[in-house]
Amino acid sequence: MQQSSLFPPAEQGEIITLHDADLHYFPNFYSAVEADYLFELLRVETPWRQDSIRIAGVQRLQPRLSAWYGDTDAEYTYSGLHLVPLTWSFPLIDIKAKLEDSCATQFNSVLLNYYRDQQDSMGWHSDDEVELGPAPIIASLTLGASREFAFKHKTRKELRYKIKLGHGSLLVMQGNTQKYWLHAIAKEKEPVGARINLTFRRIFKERSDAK
Ligand SMILES: O=C(O)CCC(=O)C(=O)O
Repeated sequence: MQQSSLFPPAEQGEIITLHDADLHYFPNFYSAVEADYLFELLRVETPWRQDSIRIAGVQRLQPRLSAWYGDTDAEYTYSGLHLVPLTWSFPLIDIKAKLEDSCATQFNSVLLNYYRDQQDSMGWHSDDEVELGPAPIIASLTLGASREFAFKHKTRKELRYKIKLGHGSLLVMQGNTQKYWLHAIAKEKEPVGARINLTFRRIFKERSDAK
């Protein structure tokens, strides 16, 4: 089963033109006031944890805090870390409904990442685990400080792109984006405030459904 997104034309946001990718950016998905409220609510109420993952055979603490929510069977494994979902909270149910309306698709899970300051980061990766299906739709909501989100093509080394994701913004990555591109949030040299990012996803329960 393929996840299909059919943005209504008036709602496709700013289209980011990038070879082998399908990206839509909505700078003001939430107003500043709404985004302030959601940031503080999620910062205080989320049971943040610092998990360790395996990178090149070495077990390391992730340089950020995170939490995984979803439907009961939306389990997810990446870099040797197996995530069992927490039960949806009310703010997350509300955000999910707004996103599903805009993206014309359905999500059953969300990964929250909390970057406490400029030292927190996310290494190069793509969201291409088999349980996400061949063409995942990843809806990525940013609350708090702006951080640079970098892309690099998996095979064409000259293809790179960066976008500063602002407070209340939504970036939707779909189609072949995960197949051909890696993404990352690098550490920054200058002081940066806290940022929460939410990536809504659909986990296919039967791996065969995802083909
Ligand atoms: O914080 C971000 O914008 C990136 C999050 C991300 O790459 C992920 O959850 O896979």
